[in-house]
Order: sequence, then structure tokens, then C-alpha cells
Amino acid sequence: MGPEIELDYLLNHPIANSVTSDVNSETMARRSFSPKKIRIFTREYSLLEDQPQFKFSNDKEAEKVLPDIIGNKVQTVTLNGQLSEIQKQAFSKKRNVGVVFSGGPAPGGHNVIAGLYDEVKKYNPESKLLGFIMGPDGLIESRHVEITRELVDAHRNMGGFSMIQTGRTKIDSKKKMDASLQSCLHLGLDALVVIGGDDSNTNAAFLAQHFKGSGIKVIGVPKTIDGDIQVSTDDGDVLCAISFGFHTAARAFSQNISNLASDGQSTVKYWHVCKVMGRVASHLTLESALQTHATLSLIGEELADYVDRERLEKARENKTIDYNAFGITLRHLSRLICDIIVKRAAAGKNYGIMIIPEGILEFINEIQVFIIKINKIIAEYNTIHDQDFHRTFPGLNEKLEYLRWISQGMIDKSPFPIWNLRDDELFNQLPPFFRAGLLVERDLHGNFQFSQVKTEKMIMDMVKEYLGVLKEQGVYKIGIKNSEYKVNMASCNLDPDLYAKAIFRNPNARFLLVKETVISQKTLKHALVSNGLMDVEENIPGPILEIFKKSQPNFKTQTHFYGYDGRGSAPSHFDCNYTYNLGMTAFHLIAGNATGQMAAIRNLEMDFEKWEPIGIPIAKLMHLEERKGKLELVIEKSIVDLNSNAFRVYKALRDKCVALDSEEDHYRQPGPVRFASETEEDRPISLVLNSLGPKNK
Ligand code: FBP
Repeated sequence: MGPEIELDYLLNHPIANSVTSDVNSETMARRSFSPKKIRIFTREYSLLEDQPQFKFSNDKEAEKVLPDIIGNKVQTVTLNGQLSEIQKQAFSKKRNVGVVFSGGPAPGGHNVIAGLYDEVKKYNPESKLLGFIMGPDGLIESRHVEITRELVDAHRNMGGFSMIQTGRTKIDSKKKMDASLQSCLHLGLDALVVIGGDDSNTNAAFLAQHFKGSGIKVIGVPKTIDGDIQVSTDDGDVLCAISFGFHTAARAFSQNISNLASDGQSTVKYWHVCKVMGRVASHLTLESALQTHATLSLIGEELADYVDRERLEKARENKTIDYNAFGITLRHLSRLICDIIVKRAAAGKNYGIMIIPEGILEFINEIQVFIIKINKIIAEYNTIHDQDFHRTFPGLNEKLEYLRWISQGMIDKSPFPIWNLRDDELFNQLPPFFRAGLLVERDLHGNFQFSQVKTEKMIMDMVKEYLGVLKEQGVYKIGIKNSEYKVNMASCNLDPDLYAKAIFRNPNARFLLVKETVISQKTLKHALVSNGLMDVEENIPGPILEIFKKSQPNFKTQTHFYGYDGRGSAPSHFDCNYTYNLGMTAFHLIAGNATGQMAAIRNLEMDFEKWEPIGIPIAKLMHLEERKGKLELVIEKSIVDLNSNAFRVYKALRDKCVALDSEEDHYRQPGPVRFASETEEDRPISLVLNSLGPKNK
């Protein structure tokens, strides 16, 4: 190394400054990238057209509590016909629009604001866009910032929700609704745009109803990486194929997972266990499975549908019905996983990649029952005592003690207490970390916080335990490549065929499996001696000992959690375009005087040229759901449809992913998330598959 350069010189050097700047060339390129615009947005004005052919059946409770917006129709943003001068003036009038992020971040949120801002200013430069800070709290407390061009330009095509931040507060009381209305009135807002998930769009509908008399419009925007806001009509017409952020998050997870796959394939010693976000639905797991061809991906919705045919058959023989044959238990799930691990090991691959959806517990009956019962117990405690359960019983032991009292009839005096002795017994068989996870405080919307529970640890502990049993039984063994075995034996002048018969269960197979009875050096020696291949006093021949050692599996795992990283990723090309157009759609809905509508893009699953901006009536998407032990009106979440093309294709690909058929694995490398279109896929794979049908071959 040459003489040391002075630090001052170094710090002032333009190259040092440029390479260490916060703003690198990727950021600059992202900021200056212009997403594509749907054709109607390149024109001057638009009109909203009701589309009564899209039908939804109303929920009775929604009819009762959302009377002013329940009659809304699906609307398309079009330009069929001429606007009068008065209509044009009304369209371009000076407006103040508020915007708020709500819930977890999702890539593309900033572009929704960018699209909204560009349209707000395009029609009237005097119009203003105000952002409420830190989510619904900012709205309730009127904490806001004016969104300027500089602010927007710094965040175009960038990830996160950092521009105005976000929060999970639920606007669930008259007091909070009134405070929100006061904030909007005080700021002279014409409209409010709520960018959020199912719960936040539920909030948007209630706000639209509450704001009706004030004339302030409320528009929702479908955000969530979970991909569980999908809207179809009663006749099966898809109006919103996916929420924004889903594609990027799945791509970000998939990049990491496929990197692990390539490491795993090189070192061949670990099973990588990847828990992937998605509070309830397994859409992100399904998309990641399609993107990466990971060895094994569990789809929660499929497990819920699981039927144990063997048990059913046995029960039929005994002329009984075995209700436990329906649905899956954690124990059974661990057995299914072990089955794949053992089969892969037999094919010489004692390694792999497994994807477990964050919300898997939602689909495991025995655990779901606990979650529902605990929700109810906590809700009742809070109502009866007007105190918070978690503040009163902060530690795990105190919570468990309270449950024990209930099971012993000390609190719940009914003949059938909600938490009975059997519940208590089963619950106490779970490891403490898992019990603590199930008793974790619900979020502000009453959702169980799956991200806080180490589900993957629970499942993998059971897998490890059972693999230990299978190893002792001699079932779990690593297959030895026949050709390698022969070369090794030949190099030591040993007859491969002679020895193969003594030690392998399948002497002619491509991968040789040591006999189940051969589980130690002692039993190996016994096999060789009893086949006349050596004397008791002799040492086991070196190559045979080597092969035996090689066949003994050591199950090693590495666990990973992919969630927050994908939520914070910069948006993909698809999400950049999608969200920018969503922002513009929100403006056109406002300009067309809509309220209680969710901005959406129809035909997302098709090529960009077919994308169509629409408004979907939020009130029509609502149903009653158990939250914190009570029934509440919320937007219905979409879970993985087991009849969808995407799921069926994945199911058909599964054997290829497990790769028992060949020495090669069939992992797929989707590469990094890109904002430019050159090599980036233009849509999620699940959307591409779901768009294929007789009409779109
Ligand atoms: P949203 O529904 O608000 O988009 O959030 C979804 C999600 O990312 C889930 O996948 C995850 O379970 C949850 O947020 C975690 O949230 P938190 O930020 O509260 O840990």
C-alpha cells in the first residue's frame, strides 16, 4: 500500500463522495422512471359509468350500517361522450385531497401518491394533496404535511411508506370517526384516499358513510403484500385480481429463496426452512413456490382440506366414522414433511428448501380451535372487567393460570365451559414458546399476530423428533449412487455385486439404500459376517465402512423468515405501473364524485393494454367475521382457491420440485426485483396462470 492519504482529502474527493452518497445510480434511475399510463389517463377528462351487470349479494348487516353506500355500483373510468363546459370546470376545480397509509407497508405505496399527486396538479395546479402522518392516528389527530413535488419526486418508484409513514390504528368508534371528520373539515378537504388492506378499506367504507353529509368523498386503494384483497362478482368476473405490493414481495422472497437454493445445491448439507409472510392466506407461498420451484411448499388452504384416506378406510372397515380423518394435525403435518425428507434422502439429497406460510396455523384445526377460544376468553375478560387481559396478566404463567381457573369451572360456571380440562391438558402439551405465541396480544383490528409466533420452529421440532425415530428404525437413510459405489469397490478389488446383496435393500437401483436392519457398525458387521463376506475378527473393509457412514443422515436446518424485507422492497415493474395507475384512478373517482369506492384496475391478469380503471363498491365486499371474540363487519379476505389454475399447476409441478426423478434439482432463479421491463416478468406467475382460459388461450 502507498502512503496514507489524509482523511480530509479523502472525504472531499468527488469519487469518495459519489460512491458513499445516500443517493446511488439505482435510486436516481428509479426516481426518474416514468410508469406507463392507461390510455384514458393520457386524455384530458373522464366520466364514471355505472356497470350494473356486475352483481354482488349484500350482507344484511352492511345494508343496515352502511345505508348510503351499499347501493353503489361498480364504475368504470371512461370517456364515452362529451363533457359540457360546466362539467369540465367541475372536473378541474381546485381541490384539497388528503391521503393516508394504513397497515403494513407494501411496495408501490409511494407511486399511488405520485399518481394521485400528478392528476391532482394536472387538472388544477392550485389543488393540494395533504398526507396524514403515521396512518390513521395522523387523521384522527390532524397531523399532516403538504405533499410537494420535491417530496413526490424523491419517492417515485421507491419502496416503503416512509414519505408519510403508516400505522395500524383502527377507526372503530364514533369518537374517532368524528375526530377524523373534524380533521378533514378543518383542512377543507374535498376527499380522502385511504391506502390500506382489508381492514383499512373496511375503515374507508365506514368513513365514507360517516362523511356522507359533509360531502367529503372517501376512496380506498387495495394494498397488502398478502394478496388477500381479490374481488370477483357473484358471476365470477374478476374485478381486482390482486392487491398491490404482492408481486414485489413475492419476487423479493423468491430471490432470497432461490439464492438459498443455489447455496444448498452447492453445499448439500442443509434443509433451509423459509417462513414466508401472509397473515392468513398462502398466496405469497404459492407465488414463491411457482417462482423458485422450492423443494417443498406448504399451502395452508390445501392442508385444511386434507383427508386422511387410510384412517377413513380403517373406519369404514370398522363401520364407524373417524372425524379426526378430516383436517390436519400438527403431528400429521410433520409426518408428511418427514416423508418427503426421507424420500429425497433416499434419492441422495439430504438437503432442500421448504416454504412454510406464516398463516399456516389458521388452517390447522386443533390450533385454530385454540385461537378462537382464546380470542373469546380475552374479549369476554376485557368486556366484563373493563380492563385489558394482557395488562392484567402480563406473563405467560399468569395467563395460563387464568385459563386453568376457567377449565376448573372457577370463572365460567356453565356446564360446558369454553375452556375445559381437555383443552387445558392439550394446550399444556405444547412447548412454552408456542403457548406464549398463541396467547400473544391481538393487533388493533383483533387479528391474531401470526408473525410473532415461531410456527416453523414448532413444526420443525416435531419433524426432527420423528426423523430421529425413522433413523433408529433404519428408514431414514441417504441413498448411495450405484455408479460411485461400483467405482469405489473396484478400486479396492472388492466385488460390488457380492457386497451389494448383503448390505443394500435395492442392489440394482440407481441409488442404493442400506438395509433397514443395518443401523450401526455392529449390525453392518453382522450382515457381512452372516453373508460369509468376512470373519468376526476382521475389520470391516474401508470402502464399505465409508459407504455406511455416508448413508447415515444428519438432519441439519437453517431457518429464515421472509416478510418485512419484502414489504420494504422497492417495487417491481408491475407494481410501479399498477400503483401509479391506481393513484390516478383514485383521483378520477374523486373527480367523478364517487365515495365508498375502492380504486382498482380490471384485467390486471392480462397485458397492460387491456388494463381498465374502475371503482368497486366497498360495502358490497363486507361480511360478518369473528374478531376479538365478537362478530364484526369486515371485508372478506380471499384465500388460495384450490380450483384455480395457479394452484392446480403448482400441484402438478410438485413432483418436479421434490426432484426424486433425477440427480439435478429443478430450482428456478427469478433474479432480483427490477423496475425496468427488459428482463422483468410483467405479472405475478399466479396471475398469468389464472388468466389462461378458453377465452385467453
Ligand atoms: P397488511 O395486511 O396491513 O398489509 O399487513 C400484512 C402483513 O405484512 C402480514 O403479512 C403480517 O402478518 C403482518 O403484516 C405483520 O404486521 P406487523 O407490522 O404488525 O408486524
